[in-house]
Formats: sequence, structure tokens, C-alpha cells
Amino acid sequence: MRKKISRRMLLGGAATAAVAITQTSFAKAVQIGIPEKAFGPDDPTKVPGAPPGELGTRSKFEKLLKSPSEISSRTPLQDLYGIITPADLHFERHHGGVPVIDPAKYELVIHGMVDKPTVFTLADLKRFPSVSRICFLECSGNYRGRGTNQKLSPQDICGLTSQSEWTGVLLSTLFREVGVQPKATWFLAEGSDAAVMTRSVPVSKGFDDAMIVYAQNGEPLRPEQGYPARLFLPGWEGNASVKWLRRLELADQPFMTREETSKYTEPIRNGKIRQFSFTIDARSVITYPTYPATIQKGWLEIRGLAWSGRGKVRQVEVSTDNGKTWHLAQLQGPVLDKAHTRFRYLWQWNGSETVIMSRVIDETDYLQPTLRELLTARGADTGGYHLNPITAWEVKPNGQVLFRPEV
Ligand SMILES: Nc1nc2c(c(=O)[nH]1)N[C@H]1C(S)=C(S)[C@@H](COP(=O)(O)O)O[C@H]1N2
Ligand SMILES: [Mo]
Repeated sequence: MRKKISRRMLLGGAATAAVAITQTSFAKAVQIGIPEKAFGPDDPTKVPGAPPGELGTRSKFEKLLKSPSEISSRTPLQDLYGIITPADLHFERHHGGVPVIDPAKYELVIHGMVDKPTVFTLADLKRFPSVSRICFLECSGNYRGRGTNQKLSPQDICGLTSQSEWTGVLLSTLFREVGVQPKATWFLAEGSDAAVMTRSVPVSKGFDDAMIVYAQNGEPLRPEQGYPARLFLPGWEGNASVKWLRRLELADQPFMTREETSKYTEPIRNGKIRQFSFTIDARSVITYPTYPATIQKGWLEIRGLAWSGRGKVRQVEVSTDNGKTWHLAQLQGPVLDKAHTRFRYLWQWNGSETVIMSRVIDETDYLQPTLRELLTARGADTGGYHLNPITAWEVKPNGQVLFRPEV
């Protein structure tokens, strides 16, 4: 029987509660009429909290971690909400480790086919009109899933993509400053890491939306993301967004560096190789429910991310019957250009075994393919780059969710 709670009891006046209940929640205690005194040592209202600090911290109860290998670390997409990746969870891909660069000594040289070769300090870059833009960054090697392992999370399969608000100066502004000559069609971007990463980029991208960025989510760029400044090419494969940028050289042809010849090219049909495949194709992935989550019967919200290097996401569809029927997912605004877009779909799981998946259509009408369609279109061995297949998840009768590799 429910006891009536008196104000005196709630204020701790009653000395009646002989029961030592340490784990009782406030709501439960109110319900069963236990005096507040009996709450135990975990009661946060009984001790002053921690004072303000110089830096905020994540709750000790939250374990949000990237999963590092020797060469990269992946964003825990299944643990995040909204569209912004916290800076400390942005994926990392380094070919020669993270260099230490003193911002006071930082210099960016722009030379080659320009009227006025110039050295810019960081302070020089910051004097130019600044631009902020929310965009995803994705490694073109962002697919793991061919094989039989079903215990893979979104982080394992495609954690080499993250999204930030990037701030910097448009490259077109600097190009006008140095006077890029009309005959210049390509530029080389060079990093000052141990890999001395170099990539050739068409000048047209430089005049379109390329940026030299020095800030990320409101703070200076993180060392892992290229501190103090990097090239940022919205919608293009991450590799070409050269970090720790020290040099841009304008020319009338590509430079044919290692990262665009022996690497970052894809075999296609008839023994041919696709080169300079810069654009990231549209992709979507469910982030909940996925491995390692377990679900219960009833209503739940299928959640995920969709993006395209060609522009905005137009539509995301979700199937809860192994691809037989598709339903429109809701897109969470703002739907931004070349940006991770959050989608959701309400689903009532009846407890039977099924397969769930999502597919995206971008504003250019590109439809996300299956892995089989991709491999057929390109030929047998596609290498590991630019794989953006529909990702499916098996829901088991016990509520376990597993990755379903495509055969
Ligand atoms: N200088 C330099 N730039 C670089 C790299 C590098 O190793 N060195 N890695 C590239 C690759 S392969 C990718 S996917 C992105 C990763 O950027 P992030 O580490 O900020 O996520 O940076 C690119 N720019
Ligand atoms: Mo990459």
C-alpha cells in the first residue's frame, strides 16, 4: 500500500526509516515515502559539487573513444548525436605522425605560376576576411566490411569521417592576392610533416570553395587536424586536404606525386586505373541501432548520418525488411551543402528477425549503391578507395544487432 508522504518526512524530520537504502532514486523514494535522509552517500544534493575549472570535462560515466591503429583512429559514430563531431573525437589519419609546429614560426609559401610569390605568416592569414563553414571530412579509404566479421560497429566500418565547423580564409582570396596566372591549371599542396604529404589539386577548386583553415569548432585547429593551418577541400577525399600546410605551387599540369599515382587511385574495368577521383560519393549509415547495441520490442528511433561530396542530401530512405520496401526518413535541419545530415525513422520492432538498412539520394540524383553494384560497375578488384555501399544490420530475435556483410 502506498503511504502518504508528509512534508516533514521529505524534509528529513522523520527518524523512522530504519532501512538502509543507498541506491534508492529520488522518484522511487517519493513514491514509497522514504525520508530523504535515507538516500545514502550518493545523494548529490548533500555535498557541494566540484568548483568551476579552467577546462570542461566529459562525464566520467561516458566512455567516448576513438579506436586507434598505427596509422589512423576512428570517430565513434554510434555514440554521437547531432551533426558536429567533438574536436577530440575527430578521426585522424597521419602518414608520418603529428608534427609539432610553433605558430609563431609558421609560414605558407605560394609560388610558381603567380605574379607575386608570397610568404604568409599565420597572422597574415588571419587578417584576411574569414569564412566559417560546417562540412564533413572523409578519408577515401573509409570502408571496412568485406569479410565475415559481424561484430563491427559504424566506427569500425566507416569511422574515418567527422564533421566540424571550419574557419579560415578562402583560397580564392589568397589566389587573387598573389595573382594566379591564367595558364595555371593545377597547384601542389605540401605538408610539413615527416611524410611531406603532397597532392595536386585543380586551380578551379581553389577558386571555387577551397579554404585554408586555422580553426575547428571555434578553437584553433587541433594538432591532429593540421595545426596551425591546413588546406580544406569541401566534399573531396580527405587525403587532398593537406595538413600542416607549408607550400602551394601553381603550375599548368598535375605533379603526379606518390599519393595520386601509386596510392589513392582505383582499378576499374579493362585494366584501367581511375586517377584524381576527388569527389566523395553520397553515403548514409545507420548509427542506431547497430552493433554493439541490443534493442527491445516496441517503438524505437532508427538514427543515422547521410552526406554527399556533391552537395546536399535530398532524401534518405530506410528499409526494415531487408530492402523489400523503403520508407522516407526525416531529415534534421539544417541540411547543409557537403555536410553530414542527421536522419531518423520511427520503427516499431515486433521482435522477429529482420535486416535494417538506409540509402541516400543527393541533390544530383545520385543514389547510394549496394556493394555488389559498386563492384560490378568498377570491375572485380576495386582496391580499397571510394567504397560507399548501403550498410545493413541484422536484428536478432533476442534484440542483438549485428553488421551484415554483403556477399
Ligand atoms: N600533411 C599531411 N596531410 C594529410 C595527411 C598526412 O598524413 N599528412 N593525411 C591525409 C589523409 S589520408 C586524410 S584522410 C586526412 C585526415 O585528416 P584528419 O586527420 O584531420 O582527420 O588528412 C590528409 N592530409
Ligand atoms: Mo585518407
